[in-house]
Amino acid sequence: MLIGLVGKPSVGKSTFFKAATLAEVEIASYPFTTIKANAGIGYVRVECIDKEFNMDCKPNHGFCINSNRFVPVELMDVAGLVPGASEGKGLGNQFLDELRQADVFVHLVDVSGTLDVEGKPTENHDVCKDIEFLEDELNKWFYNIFMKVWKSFARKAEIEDMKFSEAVAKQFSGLKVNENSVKDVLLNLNFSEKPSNWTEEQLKEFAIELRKKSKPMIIAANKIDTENGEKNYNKLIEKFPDLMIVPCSADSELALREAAKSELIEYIPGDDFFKVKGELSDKQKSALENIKKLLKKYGGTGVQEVLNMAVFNLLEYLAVFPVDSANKLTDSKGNILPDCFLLPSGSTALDFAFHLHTDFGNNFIKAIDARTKRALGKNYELKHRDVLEIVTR
Ligand SMILES: Nc1nc2c(ncn2[C@@H]2O[C@H](COP(=O)(O)OP(=O)(O)OP(=O)(O)O)[C@@H](O)[C@H]2O)c(=O)[nH]1
Ligand SMILES: [Mg+2]
Repeated sequence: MLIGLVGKPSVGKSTFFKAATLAEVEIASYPFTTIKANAGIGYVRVECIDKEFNMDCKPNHGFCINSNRFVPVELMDVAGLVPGASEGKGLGNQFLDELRQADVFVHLVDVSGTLDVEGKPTENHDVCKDIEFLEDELNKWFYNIFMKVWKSFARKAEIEDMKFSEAVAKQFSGLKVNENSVKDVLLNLNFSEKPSNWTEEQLKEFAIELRKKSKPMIIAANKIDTENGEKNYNKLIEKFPDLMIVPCSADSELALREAAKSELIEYIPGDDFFKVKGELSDKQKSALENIKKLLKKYGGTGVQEVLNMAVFNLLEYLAVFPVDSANKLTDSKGNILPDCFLLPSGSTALDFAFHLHTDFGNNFIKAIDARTKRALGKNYELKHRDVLEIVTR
């Protein structure tokens, strides 16, 4: 699972990235602070099963605090994008190419309204413009990739009589384009011409629709803590009722995580409260006081919520716990609930077995639900927070 952070310069991409990964990256108020992509590990938060079974889990990956399981996901922070990036403006869109493999984009929008589209200081910037231009640049990015090879690719697919949706998915698998998305898009567009004869406009339409499906996007309305943050956030939700938009303060999340790391406070990422446990300076006290108000008002800083919504609501993934023993909830070494995996919704028990190991898939007999101890067949559709033992030959 790769989550790409995108947005114009200075919106807080690296701050969000640092808050989520605690990696050391550069953060500054001038545009194009980031010039090389940062990759790191963040987490989605899942209610752990261990509480339900009165046990303490021992994760192989990620961690668990008070039965809040943090499951690793990959995050990538790239350089800011400006209008015209697809024609090389700013730092161009070379960085998008590092995000070809992204499953989902988090678009950070600065709701302070104090940055123009290029990330330079201004007043009362229309924040809706940021969503429009970024979508436009992403569409052009996709289109340019398609345009370069389209004619020869489409002709070849036609001559070889390949199944078209499969051929497209294969050719553009580097962009995480999948066959079902291509089928959906083709069905919706219903072009009558052969793909090799599509006009530029038709190819553009196709690329745009496929971009939307292959790189779904959630909006992090960042800097909600600023003076006009709330006003501009409301403007966004009014103008874009169909988008997933989460109020966010990456800066506050970073402050909380760093304070927790220094053991000044106890804070579980995603919570709407924290507990002071260390000696605080007056400055720290007042900063934390402000963050406390923000947590209360918005139910959290938004950083954890953005990641969770991206994975579980937008992509509709499920978290599933594999065990070697449905009775003991352990792996073969006796570790309790060692793993938690993310799979697309609609995945079956057999998909899960293959996800664990090809041998498990090939030798699948049944799955056992650790809660009910019932046997499940290969076509059983996984549910979020299932705990399953796979029984093989
Ligand atoms: N008030 C406020 N400021 C923030 C927040 N998040 C980031 N900032 C500030 O915004 C400025 C830009 O932050 P960066 O994280 O460097 O932004 P970026 O999007 O990575 O910028 P580029 O790498 O230049 O594209 C810094 O001064 C941050 O401290 C926030 O939630 N609230
Ligand atoms: Mg940056």
